[in-house]
Amino acid sequence: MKIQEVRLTPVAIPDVPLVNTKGVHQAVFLRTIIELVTDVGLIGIGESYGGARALNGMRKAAESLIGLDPFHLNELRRRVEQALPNAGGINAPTMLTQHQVVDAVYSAFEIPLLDLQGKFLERPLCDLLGGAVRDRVGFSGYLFYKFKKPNEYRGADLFGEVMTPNALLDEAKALVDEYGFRSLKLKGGVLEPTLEIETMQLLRDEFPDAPLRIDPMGAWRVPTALTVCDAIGDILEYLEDPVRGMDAMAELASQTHVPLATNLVVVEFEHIVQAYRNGAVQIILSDHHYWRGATGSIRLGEFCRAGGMGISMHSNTHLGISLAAMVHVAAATTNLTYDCDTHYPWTQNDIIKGGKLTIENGSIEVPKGPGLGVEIDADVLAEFHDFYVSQNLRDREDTDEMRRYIPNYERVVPRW
Ligand code: GKR
Ligand code: MG
Repeated sequence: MKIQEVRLTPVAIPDVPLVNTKGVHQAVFLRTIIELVTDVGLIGIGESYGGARALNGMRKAAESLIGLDPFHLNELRRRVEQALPNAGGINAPTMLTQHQVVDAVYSAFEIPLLDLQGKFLERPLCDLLGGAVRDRVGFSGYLFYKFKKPNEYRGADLFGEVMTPNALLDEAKALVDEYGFRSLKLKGGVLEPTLEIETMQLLRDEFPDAPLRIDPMGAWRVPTALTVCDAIGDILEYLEDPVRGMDAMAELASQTHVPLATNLVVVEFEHIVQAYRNGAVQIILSDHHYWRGATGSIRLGEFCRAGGMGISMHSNTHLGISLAAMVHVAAATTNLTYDCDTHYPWTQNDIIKGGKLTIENGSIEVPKGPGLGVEIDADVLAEFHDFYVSQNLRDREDTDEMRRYIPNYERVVPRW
């Protein structure tokens, strides 16, 4: 079996104005759908970032995949590195961390190769990662403060404006009712810390048994984070990226018993040793879109085990192909003891056959395969690709978008 053709299809999908430390989500989010066509008639599929740097990286490396045997992942890595010398990062300057183009591109192509391996062997993708250790994967309800969508031209709104602790509690109740989430994560760093503390306390009162986490994405300075730890540390399963940068995380960690998690300061294997040495984090979030694919994410789990750290899973706005891959990876990550993050409830469309995957009782059943176990609906993919072409948007830029709502907005991280 050899790769004969690489198809890259960027899509734009309507989004809702979810607020974070850097700004707010744009009216659409961008993804790239990947199809690897083989000489035996099988097609491997994947989903990755849709921003220009990642897409250009995939385009540049695509040619080098021709003739590749889908079982040769090391050769994929070699070809991607050769095709993209000194490629740099994929993120806009206003993002809070950087992911390497080579890691993102390798990851984008690894999933369709694994999908092909699974289809060829007629086995689910998780079997190629050592096998599932759980039949269902738990997800936390991902709560966001949000603006009301200014108009519904690019898709409907959800929940209207949610910019107070009580409105956030209502959002949480609605998401728990619909999806049965058993744990909750708040995207913090948006309101004054006292209001976010109040929000977490309301969540604790309403959901006494739910593991709770808050992720202000570096919005707080160490003294502020310590105040938050004093106020609500005991009700948190972990605190995600409360302060900005490895040194600040280490300083905070030395003064609190609250476990610190990150998807900002440890995003490459090279960062793990430093984080371990200075005790900066206790939990690392995996993400197969940049942790060198599904196999890299499983390796990350082993590093965490060796270092006595926990592993959880990060999410960015995504569709069902990414979700299926997340479920396979999570199912095969033996030491993953936390519910994973997902933005999926905020996504009202999908390009997979049969519509959106089902979240029930806060979890998703591991797809039976072969491979990922999901397939592309070609008509819907074409529709959202046309939508991408019609949009004047080629990168995620939350800070610029925020100025549509708050004209004099300045991105300041840390803010408090
Ligand atoms: O969707 O606004 C967002 C999130 O802030 C996302 O971009 C983050 O990458 O969910 C992510 C996180 O855990 O930091
Ligand atoms: Mg985070």
